[in-house]
Amino acid sequence: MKSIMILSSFLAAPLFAASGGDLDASDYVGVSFWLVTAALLAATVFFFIERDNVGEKWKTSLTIAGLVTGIAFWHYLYMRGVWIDTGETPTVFRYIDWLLTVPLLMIEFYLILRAVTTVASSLFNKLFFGSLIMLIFGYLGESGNLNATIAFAIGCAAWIYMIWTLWGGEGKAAVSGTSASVQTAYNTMMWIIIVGWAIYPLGYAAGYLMGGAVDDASLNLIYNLADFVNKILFGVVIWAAAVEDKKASA
Ligand SMILES: *C/C=C(C)/C=C/C=C(C)/C=C/C1=C(C)CCCC1(C)C
Repeated sequence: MKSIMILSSFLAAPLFAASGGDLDASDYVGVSFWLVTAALLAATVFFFIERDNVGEKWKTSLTIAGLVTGIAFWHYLYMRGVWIDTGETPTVFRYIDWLLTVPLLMIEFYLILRAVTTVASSLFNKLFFGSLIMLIFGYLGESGNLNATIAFAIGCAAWIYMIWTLWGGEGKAAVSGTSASVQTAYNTMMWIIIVGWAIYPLGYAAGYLMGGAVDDASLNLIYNLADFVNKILFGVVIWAAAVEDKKASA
């Protein structure tokens, strides 16, 4: 009940911002913005309501999952409007969204571990720092402020550094010895960071490095699909582990 009240006040505000001209049904990029917006809203509602159905130690993780999709929902409302009204790519808003949501996704690793074991905050610091470098250089490349290839190389190095931290470094050390549901959640989340996240640099490479093999419209479609997978699925994995954990301890 409490979460439903918090949720309704949180959702009431952005609904008024849902402008954006006429959506042409043949504009497949516009339609993808539309669909992802709806899915993000639904996911936000789901994570906040499900918060009441999981054990104490998972609640904060579900809150963060709901914040990620909620923040993205807000940006998608606006990005959809920019695309439909102007036909332009909302790069700045996309990166503002990523700057807020990617560190929140990273904090999830720290939270699920901290709930069950001792884990140094340096794990989060490394992931946070890696995300910033990856996104700042990605933006510099996409906005034309830095050579697209150099920006890409630095962004990829930061991404690989994060994967390494999760796979072999501090993360792996902390997760071994935790419960089966935590380990499954951790490993699935790590695979999302590897496979799901790979869609972004592949899209960037196709858009900027291969003589523009992919145009602006297709790149928006690719990024929209990637956000759908990486923001919603990521939260669902955490939710599923929390439900499993409750069953196991019941
Ligand atoms: C919710 C948004 C998410 C999970 C965004 C993730 C973005 C990336 C993994 C971006 C990666 C990039 C590189 C690895 C190289 C440089 C270009 C980027 C920024 C597209």
